[in-house]
Amino acid sequence: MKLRWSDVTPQADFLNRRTFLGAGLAMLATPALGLSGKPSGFSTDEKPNSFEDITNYNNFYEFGTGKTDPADYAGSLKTAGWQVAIDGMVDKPGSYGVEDLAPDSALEERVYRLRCVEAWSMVIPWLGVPLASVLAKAGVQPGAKYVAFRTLEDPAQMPGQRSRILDWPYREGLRLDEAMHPLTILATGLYGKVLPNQNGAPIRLVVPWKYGFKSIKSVVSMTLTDKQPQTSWQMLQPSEYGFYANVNPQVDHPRWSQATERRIGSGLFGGRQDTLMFNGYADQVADLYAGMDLRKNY
Ligand SMILES: Nc1nc2c(c(=O)[nH]1)N[C@H]1C(S)=C(S)[C@@H](COP(=O)(O)O)O[C@H]1N2
Ligand SMILES: [Mo]
Repeated sequence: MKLRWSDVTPQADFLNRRTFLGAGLAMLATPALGLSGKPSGFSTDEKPNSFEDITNYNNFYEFGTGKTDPADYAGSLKTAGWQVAIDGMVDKPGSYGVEDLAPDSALEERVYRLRCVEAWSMVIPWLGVPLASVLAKAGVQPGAKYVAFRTLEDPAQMPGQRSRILDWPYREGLRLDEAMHPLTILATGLYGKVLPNQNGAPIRLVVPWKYGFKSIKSVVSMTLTDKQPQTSWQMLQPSEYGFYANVNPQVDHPRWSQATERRIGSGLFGGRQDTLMFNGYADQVADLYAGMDLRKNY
Protein backbone atom coordinates (compact mmCIF):
# COMPACT_ATOMS: atom_id res chain seq x y z
CA MET A 1 0.00 0.00 0.00
CA LYS A 2 1.18 3.47 -0.87
CA LEU A 3 2.17 5.87 1.88
CA ARG A 4 -0.08 8.85 2.04
CA TRP A 5 1.11 12.26 3.16
CA SER A 6 -0.85 11.78 6.39
CA ASP A 7 1.16 8.69 7.30
CA VAL A 8 4.36 10.71 7.26
CA THR A 9 3.15 14.11 8.43
CA PRO A 10 3.05 14.51 12.20
CA GLN A 11 0.47 17.34 12.22
CA ALA A 12 -2.06 15.23 10.36
CA ASP A 13 -4.80 16.23 12.73
CA PHE A 14 -7.98 17.42 11.15
CA LEU A 15 -8.98 20.43 13.22
CA ASN A 16 -12.65 20.03 12.62
CA ARG A 17 -15.58 22.05 13.81
CA ARG A 18 -16.38 19.63 16.63
CA THR A 19 -12.89 20.13 18.07
CA PHE A 20 -13.65 23.82 18.39
CA LEU A 21 -16.91 22.92 20.10
CA GLY A 22 -14.95 21.17 22.81
CA ALA A 23 -14.97 17.52 21.76
CA GLY A 24 -11.18 17.59 21.56
CA LEU A 25 -10.62 14.64 23.86
CA ALA A 26 -12.73 12.34 21.76
CA MET A 27 -10.80 13.47 18.74
CA LEU A 28 -7.48 12.60 20.35
CA ALA A 29 -8.68 9.05 20.82
CA THR A 30 -9.56 8.74 17.14
CA PRO A 31 -6.90 7.14 14.97
CA ALA A 32 -5.06 9.55 12.69
CA LEU A 33 -6.41 7.76 9.62
CA GLY A 34 -9.98 8.65 10.53
CA LEU A 35 -9.08 12.25 11.13
CA SER A 36 -7.49 12.78 7.78
CA GLY A 37 -10.11 11.16 5.62
CA LYS A 38 -10.40 7.79 3.95
CA PRO A 39 -7.94 7.18 1.10
CA SER A 40 -9.60 6.72 -2.26
CA GLY A 41 -8.57 5.11 -5.51
CA PHE A 42 -8.75 8.45 -7.28
CA SER A 43 -5.54 9.99 -5.96
CA THR A 44 -2.39 10.61 -7.93
CA ASP A 45 0.89 9.38 -6.46
CA GLU A 46 2.65 12.54 -7.62
CA LYS A 47 4.31 14.49 -4.83
CA PRO A 48 1.90 17.04 -3.35
CA ASN A 49 2.96 20.67 -3.29
CA SER A 50 3.91 22.04 0.09
CA PHE A 51 1.22 23.47 2.37
CA GLU A 52 3.16 26.73 2.04
CA ASP A 53 2.83 26.80 -1.78
CA ILE A 54 -0.81 25.68 -1.77
CA THR A 55 -1.83 28.41 0.67
CA ASN A 56 0.31 31.31 -0.56
CA TYR A 57 -0.04 31.12 -4.35
CA ASN A 58 -3.75 31.48 -5.03
CA ASN A 59 -6.36 32.83 -7.37
CA PHE A 60 -9.31 34.26 -5.44
CA TYR A 61 -10.21 37.56 -7.10
CA GLU A 62 -12.67 38.45 -4.33
CA PHE A 63 -9.51 39.27 -2.35
CA GLY A 64 -7.43 40.81 -5.14
CA THR A 65 -5.74 39.67 -8.32
CA GLY A 66 -2.22 39.17 -6.91
CA LYS A 67 -1.17 35.61 -6.13
CA THR A 68 -0.47 36.47 -2.47
CA ASP A 69 -3.55 38.72 -2.01
CA PRO A 70 -5.82 35.83 -0.89
CA ALA A 71 -3.30 34.74 1.78
CA ASP A 72 -2.95 38.36 2.89
CA TYR A 73 -6.63 39.39 2.89
CA ALA A 74 -8.94 36.35 3.05
CA GLY A 75 -8.66 36.29 6.84
CA SER A 76 -11.62 38.69 6.91
CA LEU A 77 -13.99 36.03 5.54
CA LYS A 78 -16.35 34.77 8.27
CA THR A 79 -16.95 31.06 7.72
CA ALA A 80 -18.71 30.14 11.00
CA GLY A 81 -22.35 29.16 10.56
CA TRP A 82 -21.97 29.08 6.77
CA GLN A 83 -25.03 27.91 4.88
CA VAL A 84 -25.31 26.57 1.35
CA ALA A 85 -28.62 26.94 -0.46
CA ILE A 86 -29.56 24.02 -2.68
CA ASP A 87 -32.50 24.95 -4.84
CA GLY A 88 -34.10 24.77 -8.25
CA MET A 89 -35.03 21.31 -9.53
CA VAL A 90 -34.61 19.37 -6.28
CA ASP A 91 -37.07 17.53 -4.03
CA LYS A 92 -35.73 19.10 -0.84
CA PRO A 93 -34.71 22.69 -1.52
CA GLY A 94 -33.28 24.46 1.47
CA SER A 95 -30.37 25.85 3.37
CA TYR A 96 -27.79 23.29 4.45
CA GLY A 97 -24.95 23.61 6.95
CA VAL A 98 -21.45 22.61 5.86
CA GLU A 99 -21.38 19.79 8.40
CA ASP A 100 -24.66 18.42 6.96
CA LEU A 101 -23.30 18.36 3.43
CA ALA A 102 -19.80 17.15 4.25
CA PRO A 103 -19.77 15.39 7.63
CA ASP A 104 -16.23 14.93 8.91
CA SER A 105 -16.87 11.18 9.13
CA ALA A 106 -17.51 11.07 5.37
CA LEU A 107 -14.40 12.99 4.27
CA GLU A 108 -12.16 11.31 1.73
CA GLU A 109 -8.63 12.28 0.85
CA ARG A 110 -8.18 13.11 -2.84
CA VAL A 111 -4.71 14.04 -4.05
CA TYR A 112 -5.48 15.83 -7.32
CA ARG A 113 -3.57 17.80 -9.91
CA LEU A 114 -4.88 21.37 -10.31
CA ARG A 115 -4.15 22.99 -13.68
CA CYS A 116 -4.85 26.71 -13.92
CA VAL A 117 -5.81 28.15 -17.32
CA GLU A 118 -2.80 30.47 -16.81
CA ALA A 119 -0.57 27.40 -17.41
CA TRP A 120 0.71 26.69 -13.91
CA SER A 121 -0.17 23.63 -11.85
CA MET A 122 0.00 22.08 -8.40
CA VAL A 123 -0.79 18.80 -6.66
CA ILE A 124 -3.16 19.27 -3.72
CA PRO A 125 -4.25 16.75 -1.05
CA TRP A 126 -7.89 17.71 -0.59
CA LEU A 127 -10.36 16.43 1.96
CA GLY A 128 -13.88 16.33 0.67
CA VAL A 129 -16.99 14.43 -0.29
CA PRO A 130 -18.31 13.50 -3.73
CA LEU A 131 -20.64 16.23 -5.01
CA ALA A 132 -22.95 13.38 -6.04
CA SER A 133 -23.47 12.47 -2.37
CA VAL A 134 -24.47 16.05 -1.59
CA LEU A 135 -26.87 16.31 -4.53
CA ALA A 136 -28.42 12.98 -3.51
CA LYS A 137 -29.34 14.51 -0.15
CA ALA A 138 -31.34 17.23 -1.89
CA GLY A 139 -32.91 14.81 -4.38
CA VAL A 140 -32.24 15.83 -7.98
CA GLN A 141 -35.40 15.92 -10.09
CA PRO A 142 -35.52 14.12 -13.46
CA GLY A 143 -35.60 17.26 -15.62
CA ALA A 144 -32.42 18.78 -14.15
CA LYS A 145 -29.51 19.02 -16.60
CA TYR A 146 -27.02 21.42 -14.98
CA VAL A 147 -25.84 22.71 -11.61
CA ALA A 148 -25.19 26.45 -11.22
CA PHE A 149 -22.85 27.49 -8.39
CA ARG A 150 -22.32 30.87 -6.74
CA THR A 151 -19.73 32.26 -4.36
CA LEU A 152 -20.62 34.62 -1.51
CA GLU A 153 -21.17 38.24 -2.54
CA ASP A 154 -20.23 40.60 0.28
CA PRO A 155 -17.86 43.48 -0.53
CA ALA A 156 -17.54 44.21 3.21
CA GLN A 157 -15.75 40.90 3.67
CA MET A 158 -14.39 40.57 0.16
CA PRO A 159 -12.51 43.74 -0.72
CA GLY A 160 -11.83 42.61 -4.28
CA GLN A 161 -15.57 42.87 -4.98
CA ARG A 162 -15.30 46.66 -4.70
CA SER A 163 -13.58 46.50 -8.11
CA ARG A 164 -15.56 45.30 -11.10
CA ILE A 165 -12.96 42.83 -12.35
CA LEU A 166 -15.74 40.27 -12.71
CA ASP A 167 -19.51 40.56 -12.53
CA TRP A 168 -19.97 39.40 -8.91
CA PRO A 169 -20.86 37.02 -7.48
CA TYR A 170 -18.41 34.54 -9.01
CA ARG A 171 -20.50 31.99 -10.92
CA GLU A 172 -19.73 28.55 -12.24
CA GLY A 173 -21.61 25.60 -13.65
CA LEU A 174 -21.38 21.94 -14.53
CA ARG A 175 -23.44 19.63 -16.67
CA LEU A 176 -25.25 17.18 -14.38
CA ASP A 177 -23.18 14.17 -15.51
CA GLU A 178 -19.99 16.15 -14.75
CA ALA A 179 -21.38 17.09 -11.35
CA MET A 180 -22.26 13.46 -10.59
CA HIS A 181 -18.86 12.11 -11.72
CA PRO A 182 -17.01 10.41 -8.84
CA LEU A 183 -13.94 12.66 -9.35
CA THR A 184 -15.99 15.80 -8.62
CA ILE A 185 -15.86 16.77 -4.97
CA LEU A 186 -16.80 19.48 -2.55
CA ALA A 187 -13.69 20.08 -0.44
CA THR A 188 -13.73 21.30 3.16
CA GLY A 189 -10.08 20.64 3.96
CA LEU A 190 -6.58 20.14 2.67
CA TYR A 191 -3.49 18.54 4.18
CA GLY A 192 -5.70 17.21 6.96
CA LYS A 193 -6.69 20.68 8.11
CA VAL A 194 -9.81 22.79 7.77
CA LEU A 195 -9.71 24.54 4.39
CA PRO A 196 -7.78 27.82 4.71
CA ASN A 197 -9.86 30.85 3.69
CA GLN A 198 -7.59 31.61 0.72
CA ASN A 199 -8.39 28.16 -0.71
CA GLY A 200 -12.15 28.71 -0.61
CA ALA A 201 -13.33 28.03 2.92
CA PRO A 202 -15.51 26.67 4.21
CA ILE A 203 -16.56 24.64 1.15
CA ARG A 204 -15.44 24.74 -2.48
CA LEU A 205 -15.82 22.73 -5.64
CA VAL A 206 -12.92 20.70 -7.07
CA VAL A 207 -13.20 19.40 -10.66
CA PRO A 208 -9.69 18.13 -11.42
CA TRP A 209 -9.98 17.59 -15.21
CA LYS A 210 -11.06 21.18 -15.88
CA TYR A 211 -9.12 24.44 -15.71
CA GLY A 212 -8.89 25.71 -12.15
CA PHE A 213 -11.40 28.52 -12.63
CA LYS A 214 -14.22 25.93 -12.73
CA SER A 215 -13.39 24.94 -9.13
CA ILE A 216 -15.43 27.70 -7.52
CA LYS A 217 -14.56 28.72 -3.96
CA SER A 218 -16.63 29.59 -0.87
CA VAL A 219 -19.86 28.30 -2.37
CA VAL A 220 -23.16 29.71 -1.05
CA SER A 221 -25.59 28.23 -3.56
CA MET A 222 -26.10 25.33 -5.92
CA THR A 223 -29.09 25.53 -8.24
CA LEU A 224 -30.32 22.58 -10.29
CA THR A 225 -31.60 23.80 -13.64
CA ASP A 226 -32.47 22.63 -17.15
CA LYS A 227 -30.56 25.53 -18.79
CA GLN A 228 -26.80 25.89 -19.20
CA PRO A 229 -25.82 28.45 -16.56
CA GLN A 230 -23.85 31.61 -17.18
CA THR A 231 -20.34 31.46 -15.77
CA SER A 232 -18.19 34.40 -14.66
CA TRP A 233 -15.25 33.91 -17.00
CA GLN A 234 -17.45 33.18 -19.99
CA MET A 235 -19.48 36.32 -19.23
CA LEU A 236 -16.26 38.35 -19.08
CA GLN A 237 -14.57 37.01 -22.22
CA PRO A 238 -16.54 34.33 -24.11
CA SER A 239 -13.91 34.02 -26.87
CA GLU A 240 -11.27 33.00 -24.30
CA TYR A 241 -13.16 31.06 -21.62
CA GLY A 242 -15.84 28.52 -22.42
CA PHE A 243 -18.38 26.64 -20.35
CA TYR A 244 -16.58 23.30 -20.54
CA ALA A 245 -13.01 24.48 -19.87
CA ASN A 246 -11.66 20.93 -20.00
CA VAL A 247 -7.87 20.88 -19.76
CA ASN A 248 -6.72 20.30 -23.34
CA PRO A 249 -3.11 20.68 -24.52
CA GLN A 250 -4.29 20.75 -28.15
CA VAL A 251 -6.57 23.76 -27.82
CA ASP A 252 -4.59 26.88 -27.03
CA HIS A 253 -5.88 29.92 -25.21
CA PRO A 254 -6.12 32.73 -27.82
CA ARG A 255 -3.22 34.50 -26.07
CA TRP A 256 -0.98 31.60 -25.00
CA SER A 257 -0.20 27.93 -25.51
CA GLN A 258 -1.80 25.28 -23.31
CA ALA A 259 0.64 22.56 -24.39
CA THR A 260 2.85 22.83 -21.31
CA GLU A 261 2.62 24.00 -17.72
CA ARG A 262 4.84 25.21 -14.89
CA ARG A 263 4.56 23.08 -11.77
CA ILE A 264 4.66 25.45 -8.81
CA GLY A 265 7.54 24.57 -6.49
CA SER A 266 9.67 22.99 -9.19
CA GLY A 267 12.19 25.80 -8.71
CA LEU A 268 13.58 28.49 -10.94
CA PHE A 269 15.17 25.92 -13.25
CA GLY A 270 12.43 23.31 -12.90
CA GLY A 271 11.38 23.77 -16.51
CA ARG A 272 7.95 23.04 -17.92
CA GLN A 273 6.11 19.76 -18.22
CA ASP A 274 3.65 18.59 -20.83
CA THR A 275 0.01 19.28 -20.08
CA LEU A 276 -2.06 16.10 -20.23
CA MET A 277 -5.44 15.69 -21.93
CA PHE A 278 -8.17 16.24 -19.32
CA ASN A 279 -5.30 17.02 -16.92
CA GLY A 280 -4.38 13.32 -16.83
CA TYR A 281 -7.93 12.12 -16.05
CA ALA A 282 -8.85 11.07 -19.62
CA ASP A 283 -9.40 7.41 -18.66
CA GLN A 284 -12.05 8.47 -16.18
CA VAL A 285 -13.79 11.33 -18.01
CA ALA A 286 -13.24 11.17 -21.80
CA ASP A 287 -16.51 9.22 -22.18
CA LEU A 288 -18.46 12.24 -20.95
CA TYR A 289 -17.50 14.10 -24.13
CA ALA A 290 -17.76 11.31 -26.69
CA GLY A 291 -18.73 12.74 -30.07
CA MET A 292 -18.30 16.36 -28.97
CA ASP A 293 -16.06 18.79 -30.85
CA LEU A 294 -13.69 19.83 -28.07
CA ARG A 295 -12.36 22.72 -30.12
CA LYS A 296 -15.82 24.26 -30.38
CA ASN A 297 -16.81 23.27 -26.85
CA TYR A 298 -13.73 24.74 -25.15
N1 LIG B 1 -14.88 32.41 -6.04
C1 LIG B 1 -13.77 32.18 -6.71
N2 LIG B 1 -13.42 30.91 -6.99
C2 LIG B 1 -12.26 30.65 -7.67
C3 LIG B 1 -11.45 31.72 -8.13
C4 LIG B 1 -11.83 33.04 -7.81
O1 LIG B 1 -11.18 34.04 -8.17
N3 LIG B 1 -13.00 33.23 -7.09
N4 LIG B 1 -10.31 31.45 -8.86
C5 LIG B 1 -10.29 30.14 -9.58
C6 LIG B 1 -9.00 29.85 -10.19
S1 LIG B 1 -8.58 30.75 -11.57
C7 LIG B 1 -8.18 28.84 -9.73
S2 LIG B 1 -6.78 28.41 -10.56
C8 LIG B 1 -8.49 28.13 -8.46
C9 LIG B 1 -7.31 28.23 -7.52
O2 LIG B 1 -7.54 27.46 -6.36
P1 LIG B 1 -6.46 27.50 -5.19
O3 LIG B 1 -6.11 28.94 -4.92
O4 LIG B 1 -7.10 26.84 -4.01
O5 LIG B 1 -5.25 26.73 -5.68
O6 LIG B 1 -9.64 28.65 -7.80
C10 LIG B 1 -10.73 29.00 -8.68
N5 LIG B 1 -11.90 29.36 -7.91
MO1 LIG C 1 -6.98 29.56 -12.62
